[in-house]
Amino acid sequence: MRRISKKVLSILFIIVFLCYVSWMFYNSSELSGFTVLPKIKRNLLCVIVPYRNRWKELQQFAPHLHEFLRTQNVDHIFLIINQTDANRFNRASLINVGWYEADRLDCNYMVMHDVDLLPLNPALNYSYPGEGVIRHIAAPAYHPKQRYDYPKFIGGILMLPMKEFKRVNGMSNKYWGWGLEDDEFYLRLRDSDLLSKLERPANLSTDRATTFLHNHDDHERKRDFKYIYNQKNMTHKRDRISGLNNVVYNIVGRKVIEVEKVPVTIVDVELICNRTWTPYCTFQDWKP
Ligand SMILES: [Mn+2]
Repeated sequence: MRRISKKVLSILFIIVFLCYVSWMFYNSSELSGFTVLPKIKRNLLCVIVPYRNRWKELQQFAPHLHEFLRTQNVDHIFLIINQTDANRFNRASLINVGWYEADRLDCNYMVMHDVDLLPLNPALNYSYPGEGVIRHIAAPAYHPKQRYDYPKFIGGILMLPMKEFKRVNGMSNKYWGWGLEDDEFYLRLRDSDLLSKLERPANLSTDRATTFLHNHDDHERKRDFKYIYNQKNMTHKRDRISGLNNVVYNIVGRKVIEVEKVPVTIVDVELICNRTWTPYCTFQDWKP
């Protein structure tokens, strides 16, 4: 009787021990091989591209940036946010929509990226910037266009954790047509005390002409500079009303296409304009 229970006890002990060991392996094997380490969550970057009718640029952008990120070991998803309605282009609202799409895909950081601005210098860092860090990649001193060389410029390519974008309520929805939405976003960052951690590339071996490729034909791609109705007044004011929490839109479709074998998600978006608030979102009915 005594001998049996001893045997049973040692078998039980072995079973418990084996269970414990396999449980440890199970918990650690996913990402770190067979060492007993805590789980590490991988960083995932969503590249959010506000877009309309730039197929030629996209065909160069996606393969180039894909290779650039692959070299830096950056896991990423391309989200092309394609504005399909008849309103004027609204870059900021498209980026707000992009945030929701990125959130669905579990990205923990994002970069809002002009489709016509390609990084050339491998020292431009696309890895996770860290909590609370805003990384302006298209730094004023290196942007191909001299006109962007002012200290508050944060346009072109701007990276931040998803959390931080939400914290400032994203971008303003009142910017229809070209420009100034990025300057308004700068004020949001300032008001949330995020500018102390604004990071920019510095001391690069390249200059304004060789850090990025600006794939923008000024004749073929005319910018929509026109100010109508109360637009001028509206666009020069900090917006404390609109943002990520009240962008109005419909997703018309989502599809994954391949651009030279690089998977790219195209999200077709219809932005809904409140014409009482921003009558200048369309030229329809406008008489000078
Ligand atoms: Mn451009």
